[in-house]
Order: sequence, then structure tokens, then C-alpha cells
Amino acid sequence: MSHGQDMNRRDFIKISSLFLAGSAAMSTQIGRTFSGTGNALAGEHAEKVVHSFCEHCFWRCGIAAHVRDGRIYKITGSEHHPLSNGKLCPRGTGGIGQIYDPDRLAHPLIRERKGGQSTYRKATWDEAITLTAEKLYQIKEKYGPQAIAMLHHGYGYTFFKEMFKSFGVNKFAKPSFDFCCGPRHQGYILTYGHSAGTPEGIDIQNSKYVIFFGTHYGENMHNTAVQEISEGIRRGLKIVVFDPRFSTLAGKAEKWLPIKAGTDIAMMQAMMNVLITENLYDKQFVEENTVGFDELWAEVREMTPEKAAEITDIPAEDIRDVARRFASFAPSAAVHPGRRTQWYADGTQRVRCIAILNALVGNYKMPGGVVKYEKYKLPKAPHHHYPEFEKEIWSQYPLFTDIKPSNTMASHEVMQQTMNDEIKAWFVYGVNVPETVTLGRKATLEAIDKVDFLVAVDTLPMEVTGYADVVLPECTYLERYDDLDGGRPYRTPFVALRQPAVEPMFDSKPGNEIARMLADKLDLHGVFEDSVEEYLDKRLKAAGSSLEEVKKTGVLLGEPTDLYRKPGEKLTFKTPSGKIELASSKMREAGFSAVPKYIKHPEAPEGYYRILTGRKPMLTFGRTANNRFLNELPTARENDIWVNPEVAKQHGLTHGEYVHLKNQAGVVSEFPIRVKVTERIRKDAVYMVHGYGHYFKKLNWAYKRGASHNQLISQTEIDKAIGAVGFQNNFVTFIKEA
Ligand SMILES: Nc1nc2c(c(=O)[nH]1)N[C@H]1C(S)=C(S)[C@@H](COP(=O)(O)OP(=O)(O)OC[C@H]3O[C@@H](n4cnc5c(=O)[nH]c(N)nc54)[C@H](O)[C@@H]3O)O[C@H]1N2
Ligand SMILES: Nc1nc2c(c(=O)[nH]1)N[C@H]1C(S)=C(S)[C@@H](COP(=O)(O)OP(=O)(O)OC[C@H]3O[C@@H](n4cnc5c(=O)[nH]c(N)nc54)[C@H](O)[C@@H]3O)O[C@H]1N2
Ligand code: SF4
Ligand SMILES: [Mo]
Repeated sequence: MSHGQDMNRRDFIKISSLFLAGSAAMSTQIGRTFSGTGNALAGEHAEKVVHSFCEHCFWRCGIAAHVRDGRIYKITGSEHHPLSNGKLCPRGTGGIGQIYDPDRLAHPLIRERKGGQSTYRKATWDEAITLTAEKLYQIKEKYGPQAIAMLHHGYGYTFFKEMFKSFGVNKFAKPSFDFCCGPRHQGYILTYGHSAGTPEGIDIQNSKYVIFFGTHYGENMHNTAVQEISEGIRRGLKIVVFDPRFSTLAGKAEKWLPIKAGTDIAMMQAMMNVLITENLYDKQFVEENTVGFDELWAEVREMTPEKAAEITDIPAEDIRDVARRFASFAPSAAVHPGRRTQWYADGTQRVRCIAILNALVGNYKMPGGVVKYEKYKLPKAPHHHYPEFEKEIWSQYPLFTDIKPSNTMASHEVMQQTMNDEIKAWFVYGVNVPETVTLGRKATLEAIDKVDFLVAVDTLPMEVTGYADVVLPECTYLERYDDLDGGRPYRTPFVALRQPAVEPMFDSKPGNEIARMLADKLDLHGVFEDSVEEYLDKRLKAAGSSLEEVKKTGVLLGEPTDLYRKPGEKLTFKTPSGKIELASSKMREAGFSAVPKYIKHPEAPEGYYRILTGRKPMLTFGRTANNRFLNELPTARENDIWVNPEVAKQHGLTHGEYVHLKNQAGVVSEFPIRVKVTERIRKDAVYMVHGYGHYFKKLNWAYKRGASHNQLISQTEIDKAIGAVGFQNNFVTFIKEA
């Protein structure tokens, strides 16, 4: 077993009955929720509908929580919120399974050692907060504030961040940058001077032709995008999918191109080659609005479709055909930027290829092309009462600094600095570190073992809480206020409110209260002068509304963004040249190639297959793994390993049998995984959904279901420009059950 071998200091918690909420009262609550829906709907009690936003993924759609007798009995899509339009993805409705999860963290917990083994004892909030404050204070006194780091994901972190800033702590990191969307933010910023956005600035509503590289909408369920694509298909939108696997989206495409994994840059260079050699690009747009065309041409002129065909395993004729059709539908055509873009170490340049292809056809601010949404003009939060201090960037990666979100380092750098004794304490908000921070689970656990003090704020007994010294149980998003969701550009600019639909259950508390208690203990006076309601009210009044008003619908809407270019409009971009940078000056200055180069990635050893990963409609990794509402059927509670029939035959595997996976470094999956024999995957790769194989027994529903993707990662490559971590150069073979 790869976890918990070192039983000295930070052994993984295995025993403790105090941990669970699972009381008789809780079971009754669950029973009522699941079976009582029909009655509640027909009943005569007054119903309350509370408008808020979802936390089951980071799209943050508007929800309507339907409450009766103090209980939420269903969650529907808000009709007011522009990201839901009255609909939710399947996970959004499943919030009930999170709030009424009987495994929820019910009380603060403090680690204790008894008889040579660690256990948790139930603590009062005062004890847990006092211990946390004392430890953080001591570490800061002894080593300075730079010995403390906060890792965060999800939307409740903002109050903790305020608290830490006023404490002088400036090391913030989120794995969703370096393990997820870092390359597409930076790749876009380097090229266009602005991010690709969430939701992405692609005018799918008016597109005729959209090309996707990997991005697997339909399995990746980002609500508004899935709605727009399905409506598009009804309207005649043509889709092309480059994916080594026949994804759900590939099933809707006019063309599925089973590209060899890791060769996308060669493919896109060849498409550029066709656009340029056949004069299909928008010459005038390129001359007026871009720099670096000659340098780009010098790089891609050799990458003919014939050459790319050898690399990508896609026939030259198909490459030509896609490039020609893309140009013929342009400017109402686009290449989608994707989301989890840190596949390999060249993610930033791969996303730049996407941005460049769009620029070449001149689709910028054109109906159906690349568009730039605007934000709601929400004045900045009024409560920055911490002393002004120089914000230092702690990342060693030269192009990390341009990231818009206010993180100061990559999450894997927190691990590295912990191994070097520079960081002594972690405050972890909503990150299941052992399964998420992919330096390989083994390397991550070594860093966890090294850290002196670890606090986890979570809602469930996820693996990370099993390594914590203090566990602070936050209530779920359905039971609390958070800060406003007002910083995101969209077609209709909006500010969204998260507000409680019901009271916090058990002894859990909202993040804003926990942060306030910590601030008080640390004598950080004035960080949170107002109550959370007063604070939100002030912010909303500054925007011309009020908390009372916004509580009614959960959103404040702005004027629709003016999306399209006017004839003759002069475009400017926030890049160093003021133009779209086909050759990036910042990449060049930082010592990298200014134009994207194709780099060959390692191949699988004989008998091994590249592990690819993706998403499942009903699941968002740790957030939903234990959700009984979303994973009711036992078969849906695990993942499969997709294997091509020829490979299955070679290894003697049959559909439905269980195997262990072994990676190139000899790591064997802790739990077996079911084989899915399917033509839908190339012969040189296998595929599994991330978010399974949980090893903490306290997760009664998720424990031992399927195999962990993260456990099989032993080899990573870092994108040296921005510090994102590629983990797709890992390969597995099969070990048949005895
Ligand atoms: N091996 C591997 N690693 C990956 C990926 C992969 O595909 N494979 N994907 C990467 C990607 S794309 C991403 S975005 C990241 C995601 O990484 P994470 O965001 O860490 O993902 P989760 O596993 O969902 O962990 C979320 C944690 O937040 C907790 N949580 C849920 N709701 C709340 C709340 O309201 N308050 C608090 N305090 N906690 C809450 C959950 O219980 C869980 O412990 O992982 C990355 N890492
Ligand atoms: N239901 C659901 N939806 C989700 C999530 C979830 O957990 N559940 N998570 C959300 C999050 S945090 C993220 S980041 C997104 C991720 O979702 P996306 O950004 O859409 O997907 P990726 O993870 O980039 O890509 C997965 C797909 O890429 C293919 N692929 C793998 N390697 C290659 C390659 O080298 N080349 C090409 N062309 N294709 C390749 C895989 O076969 C798979 O189909 O989904 C979001 N939406
Ligand atoms: S896409 Fe689904 S899970 Fe994500 S925020 Fe929207 S409804 Fe929730
Ligand atoms: Mo992600």
C-alpha cells in the first residue's frame, strides 16, 4: 500500500467512531429526504424557494432550493441565473445527497495519539480554533509567515484568505491552476491578453462549426455549454472531435478523429500549414491585428498534413478537410480552448495553438467565433483592513505571475517547499490533497508527512482529513452565505448570491464564521468588522441594489455584453505589442520558443498503455464520490478501465472482469477495477474516470469503489513557463485477479 506506510508522525487515521455524524436521527433525515419527496410536493405546508448557486463544480450555476418543514426536498435550476436558464446538470440536483450525507463531518476533531496510534477526539469549536490559532502563531513567530501556506478550491475560501492576508500570510495555491486550467488561462493571456474565461468566450450559440481537442462536453457536464451545444446540434452546428477515445461528444460530431494522444500540437500546426499554404486564412485580419506571422510560418511550414499524419495517426486528407471546412465556416467557426489543459508539459503552447488557429481565421468578436465577455461592474469588497504589504510571488515559474486569480504559487510548489523545510503549516480548504495534487500520490504523501501542522476545512471525511491535526467541519453550500460570485465575465454580466436554504446541521459552521473565529483568536481586529449579511449588503448597495433585493432571485443582472466587432472597429489587445501575439514576446523574453513547437512525448513500454482520464456526468471527483443521491446504483459507484478489444484479447481480458492496474514504476492499484472492452478507445491507450478508489473507510459509500487514477501517477512533467503539471505520460498494464 502506498499510503500510511510511515507510522511515525502523521499516520493516516484508521480508527475513530467519534468521526461520524451517522446517528439514528440522521438516518431518519435521509429516509425522509429520499422517500418523502412525493408527499412533500403534494403536502399543504408552505414551501420556501431559496435562490443560491451550486458548488458541485466550478461552473457555479444558479439553483433554487425547495424547502419544506426546514428540509430541502429538491433542487432545481434557477430561472433567473444566466448560467442555468432553469436547468441544472445531473450533479446540480444532487446537492441533497451532500447535505444529508450521513458520513458528514459533524464536529471539530483534534488528532491525538493513543497506544502508538493516531485517533481523533471530538473537540469544541473553541478548543479547535484555539489550537489552530496557537500553532499558526507559533509557526509564524518561529519561521515567519512564509512558513504557512493555504491550499484552496471551491468558493468558500475567500474569508480565510482575507484572514490570512491580515495575518501576513501570502502563500496561496490552488490545484485547479497547476492540475487543471493553468495552461488555458496563460496560453490565452499570452496570445490575446485576456483569459479564455469560465464560461469560455466562444459564441457557440451562433457557431456553425466548432472543433474540440479532448474537451468532452456531455461527460464534462458544464451546464450552459452543454445546453448551448445541444441546441446548436438541433440547429445544425457541425462538430469535430479530436480524441483518442470516442467520447459522448464524438458521438454527436460530423467527424471523430482518434488522434494519437500527445500529438495535438503537430495536428494544429498542420492545420495552420493548410490554412496558410492554401490561402484560406483571413489575411487582412492577420495583417492588422497580429504579430509574429512570419515566425509562425517558419515553424509550421514543414509540418505538412503528410508529416502530421505520421505523427498523429490521422490521414492527411482528414487534416486538410478539417482545416478547409474550418476556414469555409469562418468567422462563425471556432476551436474550443478546453478546460483541463495541463495534459503534458507543453500545455501552454498547445492552448496557444488553439488561440492561433482562431486568430488565423479572423473570428475574433465575430458571431459564432471567439468573443470577450464583460464583468458586472461590482465595486471591490469594502473590507481590506489588513496592513498593506508587498504581495510577493512565490512561484519560481516566470510566467506564473500573470495569472489573474490571486494565487502566489503553484500547489505542487507548496509540496516542494515543504520537502525543503520552507513551509511548515498547511491550511487546506476544500482540496482533497492526496487524490488531487498529482505529483504521484506517493510524493504527495511524503510532503504531507513532513508538514508540522495541517488543518483541513471540509464537509466530509475525505482522505485529506485523515492526515490533519485539526479538522474543521464546514457546513455545505446549502447552509451558508459565501462571498458574491461577481468577478466572472459573461454574455449577461451577473453577480450571484450564495445564501443559506436551511440552518447548518450538526456542529458544522459556515466558512465565514470559522474565519472570523480564527481572526478573533489571532487578534486580527478589524478584518471582519461587519456580519456577513452586513458585508454582503454593503457590497450589493455599492452596486446599486441590496441584500434584501438580491435574496429574492439570487442574482443581479447587468446589460448584455456587446459581443461583436463593428465594421472598421480598431481592436486592441492587452499584450505587450497591443496585438494578438502569434509569436509571444513574453515567452521569448522568458527564454522559451515564441511560437509553439511540437515535442514528441514518451511512448508506452511494451505491453503498457497510456492512461487517459476524464469525467462522468454524475460525478465531480471527491465532491460527489460519497453522494448517495448521485451514485445510487452499485455499478455506478465505480469506474471502469476502457480497453480496446485487441488489447483485451492480447491480455486475455473479458468485459466485466476485475483487474489490478500496474504502472510503469511498478505501482499497483490498491483496489481492482472493472474492465470495459470497447472499440471506443485506441489500441495504445486506456481510459478511466478520475475520482474513485477512495481509501478512507469513513466514506461509507465511496470506500473501495473503483480504482484511483491518482495512485497510478508516478511520472510528471512540469510546464516550465507557468508551472502546470502534466501527468499523461503514465502507462499501465493489467494484473489479472488470481
Ligand atoms: N490524478 C488526477 N488528479 C487530478 C485530476 C485528475 O483528473 N486526475 N483533475 C484535476 C482537476 S481538473 C481539478 S479541478 C482538481 C480538483 O481538485 P479538488 O478540488 O481537490 O477536488 P475534490 O476531490 O473534489 O476535492 C474537493 C474537496 O472539497 C471538499 N468540499 C466539498 N464541498 C465543500 C465545501 O463546501 N466546503 C469545504 N470546506 N470543502 C468542501 C470535498 O469534500 C473534497 O475533500 O483535481 C486535479 N487533480
Ligand atoms: N460531470 C462532470 N463534469 C465536469 C467535471 C466532473 O468532475 N464531472 N469536472 C470539471 C472540471 S474541474 C474540469 S477541469 C473539466 C475537464 O473536462 P475537459 O476539459 O472537457 O476534459 P479533459 O480532461 O481536458 O479531457 C478529457 C478528454 O480528453 C481526451 N484526451 C486525453 N488525452 C488526449 C490527447 O492527448 N489529445 C486529445 N485530443 N484528447 C485527449 C480524453 O480521452 C477525454 O475524452 O470538466 C468539468 N466538468
Ligand atoms: S454544471 Fe452542474 S455541478 Fe456544475 S455548477 Fe452547474 S449544476 Fe452544479
Ligand atoms: Mo478542473
